[in-house]
Amino acid sequence: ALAVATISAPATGAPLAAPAKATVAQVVPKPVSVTAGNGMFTLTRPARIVSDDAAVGNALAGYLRPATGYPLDVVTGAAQQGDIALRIGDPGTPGDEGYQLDVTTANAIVTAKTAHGLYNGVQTIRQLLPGWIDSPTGQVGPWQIPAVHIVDYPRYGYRGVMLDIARHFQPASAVKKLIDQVAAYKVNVLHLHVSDDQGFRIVIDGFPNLTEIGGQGSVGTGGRTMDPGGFWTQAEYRDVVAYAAAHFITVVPEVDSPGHNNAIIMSEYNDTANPLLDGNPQDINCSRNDPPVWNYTGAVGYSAMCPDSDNTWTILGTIIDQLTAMSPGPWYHLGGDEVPSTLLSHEQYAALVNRESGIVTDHGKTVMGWAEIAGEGTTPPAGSVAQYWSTSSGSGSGTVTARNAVAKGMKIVMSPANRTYLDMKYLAGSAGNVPPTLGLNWACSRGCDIDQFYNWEPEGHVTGVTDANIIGVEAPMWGETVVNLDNVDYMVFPRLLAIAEIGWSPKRGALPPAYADFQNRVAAQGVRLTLPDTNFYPTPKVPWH
Ligand code: TNX
Repeated sequence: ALAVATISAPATGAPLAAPAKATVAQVVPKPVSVTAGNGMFTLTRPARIVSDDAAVGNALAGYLRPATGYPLDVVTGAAQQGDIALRIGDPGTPGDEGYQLDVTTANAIVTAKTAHGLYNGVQTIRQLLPGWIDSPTGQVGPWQIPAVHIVDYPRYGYRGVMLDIARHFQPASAVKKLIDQVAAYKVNVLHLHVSDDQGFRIVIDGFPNLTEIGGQGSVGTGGRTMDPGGFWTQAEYRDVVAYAAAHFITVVPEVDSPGHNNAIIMSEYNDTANPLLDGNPQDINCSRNDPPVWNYTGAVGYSAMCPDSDNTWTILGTIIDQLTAMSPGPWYHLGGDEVPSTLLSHEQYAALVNRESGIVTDHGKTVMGWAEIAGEGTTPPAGSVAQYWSTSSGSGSGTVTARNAVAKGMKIVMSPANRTYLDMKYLAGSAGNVPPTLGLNWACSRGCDIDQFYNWEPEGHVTGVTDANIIGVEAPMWGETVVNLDNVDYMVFPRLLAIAEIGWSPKRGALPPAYADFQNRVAAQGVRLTLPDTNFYPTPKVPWH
C-alpha cells in the first residue's frame, strides 16, 4: 500500500543494524518544557512496567513488546533499577491530562494525576525511543532514551479528528486503526459523522430502514453512480466507543440535521405520496423534491427534514435516545449546517435547532453543532459548542457565525476549512504526486499541505474569539472522495499532526521558526507511520529521514 522512497523499512522480521537514535527533538506534539539530563536510560529484557494503573501499564507493554520481544511484566509496588514506572501523583500541571516524565540512567518515571495523564506520558515515551519501537516484529536494540525531565500538559481540552462514515462507509476495523494512529499524537476526540444525504450508518432499533435502505450506498466515485454502502450494528458502535475510550479518546456522534439527511428521508419514513407538498404535517420530507430522489454525487444543501412533522421528532428523538445511551462522552453533535432557505425558513430552522437542543439536553449531553446553529433566533443551552468551519478570518463576513456563538455564550471548536479540512487536496489542482481522485479543493485552491495546516493561530483567528471561548481544534475528514482506509490515511497524515500540535502545545511565538522546528519533528515520524503501514502522503515539505 505504501510507496515512500525516502524511508526504507526493514523487511518483515529483519533485524536492523543500527536503529536511529531518538531525541526529544522528535516529539509531536511538542512538550511544554524539556530539560536534558545526563546519560541514557536503556530498556532491557528484565525491565518491568510498574504501574499504579493496570490498563495504562498494559497499554505501554502492548506498545513495547512486539519490537523489543521483552516480556515487560506489568506489576505494582516499588520500581527497581531498569524499570519504567507509571505513578498516580501530582505532576504540578494544570488540568487532568498533564504529566511529568523523568528519565534517568536508572528509570523512566511518569507521574500524572489521572490515567489519561499517564497515557499521555506513555505516548511521549514511545516517541523518545528509536522509531523502530513501532515495528510489529522483533528488532534489535539498544532501546535507549536520553535522560530528560519533561513537564507537559495540553493547551486545549478538545483535540479532535472527525471521520465521515456517511459519504463513504468505513468498517469499524478501519476506524480502530485510525484510533491507534491518532492516539500517538495525543488526539482525544473522535467525531463520527454517521449520517448524511448519502448514507445512514448505525442501526437504530425500531427504525431498521434507516440502515437497510439508508445505508445501502456511498458516494459514487470512478465513474460509478454509487459506491458500496454498509452500516454498523449497535454492538459494533459500542465496540468502537470502548476501543476509543481505551485510547483515552471520546467519541462524539453526529447525525446531521435538519439538512444533510436525504438518507433518512429516503428510508421510507416519509409519506410515499409526498403529501407534505400538499400540506400534510406527517411528512418528514421538506426537500421540495417530488418525488424525493437519491443523489449519490457529493452534492450538498438539497435536503431538509420538516420541523412541522411529528415523524421528524419521533425519528430524531429515537436516534438521540439510542446514540447518547451508547456514547459516554459529554457531547452530542446535531449538525445544523447548510440548510438552504428555499427548503426551510430561518424561523423553522431556528425552531428545529432549539427543540432538538432541548432533547439533547434532556439526555444529559452538551449540544454541539456546526457554527450555523448560533444564528438568529437560536437559544443554545449553556455550554453548547459551535464548530467553526468557515474559511473567513479576522472580521470577514463569514466569521459572523463564530461571533454570534460567542455572543450567545457558546464555546468554540476551531475547524476553519482552509486550515483543518483533511479532505482538501494537498496541492492545487491535480498536480504532483497526489492521486488526482482524492480530495476537494473548494477551501484550498492553492493547496493545503502541512504548512497551511500549521501556520495559523486559533486565538484571534476570528477577531474577538479568544482562548476564553475556544475549547479546542478539530480536523474533519469528509468522506466524498475517500473510499478506504488507505485513502483516509493519505489525506490525514502527516498534516493531522499540525492540528494535534496546535491543540496540545503552548501558543507559538513567531511562526517561521516554530514551523521549521515542527517540520524537523514531523520528519522523525516517517518511520513511526511507515511501520504500522500508514499510507501517509510523503510531502516534500517535510525533510523525511
Ligand atoms: C462542507 S463544512 C460540508 C460537508 C462537506 C465538506 C466537503 C460542513 C459543515 N459541511 O458537508 O462534506 O464541505 O469539504
